[in-house]
Amino acid sequence: MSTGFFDGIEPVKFAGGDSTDPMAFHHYDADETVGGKRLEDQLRFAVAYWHSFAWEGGDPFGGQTFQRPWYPQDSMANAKLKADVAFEMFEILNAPFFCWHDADLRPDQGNFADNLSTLEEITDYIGTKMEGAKTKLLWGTANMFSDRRWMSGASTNPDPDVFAFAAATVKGCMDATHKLGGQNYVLWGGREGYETLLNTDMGAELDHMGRFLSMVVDYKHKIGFKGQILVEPKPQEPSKHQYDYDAATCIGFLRKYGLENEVKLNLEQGHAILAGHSFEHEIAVACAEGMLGSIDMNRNDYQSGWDTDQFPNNVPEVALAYYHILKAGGFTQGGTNFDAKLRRQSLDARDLIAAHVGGMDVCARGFKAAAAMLEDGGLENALAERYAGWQDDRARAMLDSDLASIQKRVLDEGINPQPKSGRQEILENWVNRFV
Ligand code: XLS
Ligand code: NI
Ligand code: NI
Repeated sequence: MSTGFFDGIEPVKFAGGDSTDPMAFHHYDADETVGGKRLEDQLRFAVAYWHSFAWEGGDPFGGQTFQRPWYPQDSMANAKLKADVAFEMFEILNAPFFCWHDADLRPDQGNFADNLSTLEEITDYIGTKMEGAKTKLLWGTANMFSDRRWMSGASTNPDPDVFAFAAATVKGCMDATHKLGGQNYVLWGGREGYETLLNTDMGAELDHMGRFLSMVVDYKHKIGFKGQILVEPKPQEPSKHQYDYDAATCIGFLRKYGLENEVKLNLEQGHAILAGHSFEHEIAVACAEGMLGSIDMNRNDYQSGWDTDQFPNNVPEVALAYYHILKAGGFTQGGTNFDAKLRRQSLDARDLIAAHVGGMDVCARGFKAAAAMLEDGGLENALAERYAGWQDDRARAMLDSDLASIQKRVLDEGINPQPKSGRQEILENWVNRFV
């Protein structure tokens, strides 16, 4: 029986580029083959449960603007209604995946034992809904940042009881993710950082965080969870400084604690911008190390300087991101999670659907442009040409050589390098043909 929340809204269909229907796909045709696979299997879209169903429209200056039938979110009955509505939306969008935090799914009872049992109950409820739906779980995660108990961190909290509470919470969330067949488990440490160094022992906190993550990896193997363990970099917000600052910082951290073969990255567009990078920079860093796991697709307002989590709408940016993902072989267990929310004035059920339709269309356009660029090969050829000198045997031998021998060679052969153009504008113009 339908909840009626999406009454009057039909399942979204692909209508092509000429259609003006705002509730139809113009670029995303799930069955279109692009880059050797169906678009649905390439992009692997996921709906973020928190933004679409748990967030109530508040901002730092104002509270709830939405009025959903599953508010207040403090009872199991409303948690189930929320799940019913969520699965109706997945069906309307034909969404292949969704993602959640424990706190999005269950009511908060304020103590661990009750939170665990309500999580188990709602997990079973969702499991039953998944049996009758196509939508699978891309990833689960623990919300260890909203409640006041996490204010000074989760695994990095100076209070060992909070570390214990965090470990217990993550075990519960990994169990739930495993039970629902999740393909990844994510850790984002919004409070794993500091407000002031005056009260922070950074070395101890990093060691605790490293040890915590090792326990997560051990538990994954213990229960036979086949998903990827992913950490999600973000430089700040809500903490003044977060330890998982950006992709490069996370990779250094993972190496220090011996986790580089066990943990990959979940990269978010808005977080890249907050760190002073482009999204494709973060993706390229992860790909260069073989550590790209999954992506959170959204965008920030470039004027406001915080994580505004808007749905993506910039095709050239999205295209370059997918270009690097495709170059690295595309997603395996990862996907494109819309870590994106409506604007707080977008009150209607229709807005929620249209936001996802637009996001999926923008990603499809960007992805097709990326695939076309890769197929065209122009950029790859230019790259190969730029580094062609390294195909020479003597050039490669240098890498196993030493400074003195190289100096001798420079003198003997009279090596005198001549600068060559980087051809940036030509390459940018090349990209412009595709986007
Ligand atoms: C917040 C993060 C968060 C993670 C999941 O900025 O993006 O939503 O993706 O905890
Ligand atoms: Ni995110
Ligand atoms: Ni974010």
